[in-house]
Amino acid sequence: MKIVDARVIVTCPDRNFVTLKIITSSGVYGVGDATLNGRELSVAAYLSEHVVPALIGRDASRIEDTWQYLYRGAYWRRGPVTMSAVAAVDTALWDIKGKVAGLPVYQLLGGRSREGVTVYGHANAASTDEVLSEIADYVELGYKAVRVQTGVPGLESTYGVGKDRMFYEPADAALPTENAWSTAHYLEHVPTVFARVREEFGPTLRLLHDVHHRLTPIEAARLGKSLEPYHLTWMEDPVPAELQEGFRLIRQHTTTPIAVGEVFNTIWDCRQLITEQLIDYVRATVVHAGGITHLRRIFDLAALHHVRSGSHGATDLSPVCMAAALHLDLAIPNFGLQEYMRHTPATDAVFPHGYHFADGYLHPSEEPGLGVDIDEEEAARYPYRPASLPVNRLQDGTMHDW
Ligand code: KDG
Ligand code: MG
Repeated sequence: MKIVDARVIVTCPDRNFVTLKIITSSGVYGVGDATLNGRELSVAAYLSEHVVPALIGRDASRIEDTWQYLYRGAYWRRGPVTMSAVAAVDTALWDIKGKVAGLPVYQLLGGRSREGVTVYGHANAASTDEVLSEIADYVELGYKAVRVQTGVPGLESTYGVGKDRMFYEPADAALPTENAWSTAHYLEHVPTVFARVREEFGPTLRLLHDVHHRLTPIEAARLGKSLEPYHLTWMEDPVPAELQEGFRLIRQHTTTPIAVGEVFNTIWDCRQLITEQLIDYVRATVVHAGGITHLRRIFDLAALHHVRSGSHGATDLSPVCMAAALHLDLAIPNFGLQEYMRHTPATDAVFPHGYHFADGYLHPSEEPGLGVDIDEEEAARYPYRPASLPVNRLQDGTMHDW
């Protein structure tokens, strides 16, 4: 079964998505997500110019060999653009293998290790009072875990706080808008929010918070310590993660669990974090970390070191990525938690899918393959629109991490 065609489809049903559709000589096709928020066309070009021509004529059943061909074979390894392109190919080939076998992909990965995939939703609002009401909406829907973000008094805009309820889209303008940041205001405020949340919702609702790389290790240690009474499931991205040993300092000071990895592309980005047990959850995802094949490798390394999965699942990862993540989540032994930000109805119509939410869990489709498709006619109705993530500055104008 040879690859006879591969199409790169760019569409913008409320936000941009890049999808690779690989078609085989037997007529079976597979889909893979290649979306890289704010850099969509770079991945589309990498695929069309460099990857698709090399795929034509290859044996579609050789998933591992194709992965090695695209990773080792390229002199310029790694990086988000390359690894998103590799991921799209890998995901589409797993979809094809499942369809040919007549099995959902999780069966090819070893079968189910649990009944459903526990997910967390995003409660975000300008004030603590508003965020409490948003958390209540999630609890009402059956969610067992909620990520909590609020505005910070004294700052005009804060990452993670959108205009809509139950929805947040950070890529909000063609060119980056600017957010303002003050670590002092932030560190004072966050523990007061979680004190109110625990008071209102009791001790067992799982709570998470995303710092979005904005602190130094010693500041993150202070935050982790101040949140200890509220028993968070995790404190996410406390510091930028290029310096993996930086996490040691945080670890020495706090028992608040640490999650990191939504910007990781390969196992090398988290090797030390995992092997030295400096984190508790690795948040790498199918689309940005080389597909199902490579993410499985990361999760297997993590399993040896008491680290669990916590895959990124924001709205800028398409339903194709979400479907792939769910198959992996269901099969691996060290699943932790899956992020689930709901897509808009327009996105859902472009990507018909069989996964569904019930009582706090997501369940992958039982259809052969990934159980997700792209409706190309529907996709063609939404041409690409440039959209960028914001940048972040301190109050004196200094560029800061985001
Ligand atoms: O593209 C960036 C978003 O996916 C990111 O801002 C969302 O931090 C995020 C999260 O945890 O979902
Ligand atoms: Mg995050």
